[in-house]
Amino acid sequence: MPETVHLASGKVRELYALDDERLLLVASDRISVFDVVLSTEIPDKGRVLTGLSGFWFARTRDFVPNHLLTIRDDGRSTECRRLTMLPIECVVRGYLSGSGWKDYSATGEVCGHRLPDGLRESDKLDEPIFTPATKAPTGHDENITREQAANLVGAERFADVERVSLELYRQAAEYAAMRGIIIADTKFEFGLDDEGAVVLGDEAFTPDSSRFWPADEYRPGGPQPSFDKQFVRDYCETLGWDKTPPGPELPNEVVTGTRARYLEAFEQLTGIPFEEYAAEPEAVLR
Ligand code: PZK
Repeated sequence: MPETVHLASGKVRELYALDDERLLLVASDRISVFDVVLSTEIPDKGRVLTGLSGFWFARTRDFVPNHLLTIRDDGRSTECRRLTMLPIECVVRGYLSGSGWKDYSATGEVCGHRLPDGLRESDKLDEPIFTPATKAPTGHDENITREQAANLVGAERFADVERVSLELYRQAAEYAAMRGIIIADTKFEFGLDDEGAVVLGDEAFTPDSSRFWPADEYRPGGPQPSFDKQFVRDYCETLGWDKTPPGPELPNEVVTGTRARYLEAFEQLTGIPFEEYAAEPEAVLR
């Protein structure tokens, strides 16, 4: 029985080495709000995110290869191909929100994309834009221009991940829109396999790597409610918490309401009852 070596901790996920070629990526039930991980867990959150990611990996694998090998029976652990990760975050924005809105408000540009005047927070962009960021080891990634990103990964590789990212976003956003969910933006991480081919890694189109908005509540001109975390944010706002660690514990009704939102996102997007996934996680791959 080989040792499973712990390699890294994300805010809510853990990464282990299985052998020279394979990693184990484990999604916990932890939740972060305003960038702080709370002490209260959301039961099944890790399984929901793992299932959603697997669903998208399966549906996009003919377009771009990905690192997923298998989803384990626990539904929260995935065995992945070990890659050499590229040093940029590949972000696609279809709507103006978060740091995209902040940068546009200050400069009229996002990552070197000059946008039309007069856009409001959460407005839909005429075309999705690729807005790369650097990987900051702790917390806040910094938006960079396409030129800076090309210098980090090479012009040819940059063109490749930009094209693939935009197409992945188009496919998923179109699919989600038909199911009542706006994917406002999303983040990918790519790596290279031992042949130098670009492979999609990390997680894909989960509520932790994307902004999901309920389409029926979309009102541009201000911030939008988050599909998954809005109960938690609203509860935190009632406390007058200063958003520095430690965060508050969550009451039961906030936990159950939030869990229901995650399950709803999973079922709405995959069309698979969560109980079916729990019984057989690889159901999302078919
Ligand atoms: C890798 N991370 C970030 C994610 C963490 C850390 N397939 C891969 N091959 C090699 N490295 C990585 C991956 C992936 N995915 C990803 N760091 C390295 C990360 C989740 C939890 F602790």
